[in-house]
Amino acid sequence: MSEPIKENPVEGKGGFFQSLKKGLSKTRNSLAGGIDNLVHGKATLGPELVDEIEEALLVADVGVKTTQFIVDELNRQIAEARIRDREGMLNHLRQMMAQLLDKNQKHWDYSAHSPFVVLVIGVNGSGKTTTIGKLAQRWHNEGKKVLLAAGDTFRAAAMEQLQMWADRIGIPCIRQDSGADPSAVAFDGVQAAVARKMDIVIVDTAGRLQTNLNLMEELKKVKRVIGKVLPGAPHETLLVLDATIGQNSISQAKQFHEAMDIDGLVMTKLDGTSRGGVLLNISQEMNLPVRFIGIGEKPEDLQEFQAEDFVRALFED
Ligand SMILES: Nc1nc2c(ncn2[C@@H]2O[C@H](COP(=O)(O)OP(=O)(O)O)[C@@H](O)[C@H]2O)c(=O)[nH]1
Ligand SMILES: [Mg+2]
Repeated sequence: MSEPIKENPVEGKGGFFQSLKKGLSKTRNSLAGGIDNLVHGKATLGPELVDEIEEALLVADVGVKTTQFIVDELNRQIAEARIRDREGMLNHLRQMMAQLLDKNQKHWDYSAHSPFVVLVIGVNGSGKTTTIGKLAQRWHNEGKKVLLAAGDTFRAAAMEQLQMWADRIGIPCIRQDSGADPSAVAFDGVQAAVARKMDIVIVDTAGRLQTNLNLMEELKKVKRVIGKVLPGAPHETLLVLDATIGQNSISQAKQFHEAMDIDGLVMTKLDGTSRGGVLLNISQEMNLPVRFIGIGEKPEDLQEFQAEDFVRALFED
């Protein structure tokens, strides 16, 4: 079992950055490894170098469209003599990646409402329940009163899993028998949170892909019902995406967004894939903020997403 998150007074932000680098090592290898000559000072400026960058971006799953966008921009900068050497090229590339990743980012003020209701959606196995546990741990450590609602009533094990997180942290978890209507659980959860003056409610949901249409209808109902208990809620509909599925996460995100009007994204399992570049494509295609990234299974392995740190972690030795 994992330990609660503790700020390491010695390592501070450095510790956080080291784990980010470690968590992104597979993507680092595919991306920075593919442009080793650019990163490590042996390259000369020319079409071959641009080709090398293009290939590395594609291998890291940045996606054809976004890769093309970056490459076109680099070529333009070269033509206009704003990129003159290897260093200029590397700096421009890093800057552009950071800008792309940052353009939809905005501050998430989860103190804006009380209780603040977070509805977590995504396909089975994407990491919803784990992410909820990690978020609950984080907010509990911040002194917030957090309540969980076990809305994945489809599988008893899924409710057990959420209950375990709640028990470990020492916070309440609202649940019903398996097979219960998920929107009834969400209703109970939000109602309980209002009555108990909780700061944050996080509602878990099911994500059976094979019955996609039903799933979306079920999720819409959950959302509607939450709004009936507490007008204006949910305050954040959070989509959890599994980075290991690479480009498929884009079509998944579009589908969920169309049905559910998402507010923010969490990208999990970045530690398990060399395809972390998909985040660039997600920002480019979705215009949604990435709230958190998952780089492992422990509570502290859920990090707030910071575009600049992310890019630095991909390139820095
Ligand atoms: N390596 C890694 N595993 C993760 C991460 N997030 C979730 N998982 C694992 O992914 C699996 C599915 O997670 P779960 O939360 O049950 O997914 P759900 O079906 O969407 O609720 C579990 O084994 C988690 O431990 C992550 O960031 N890194
Ligand atoms: Mg789950």
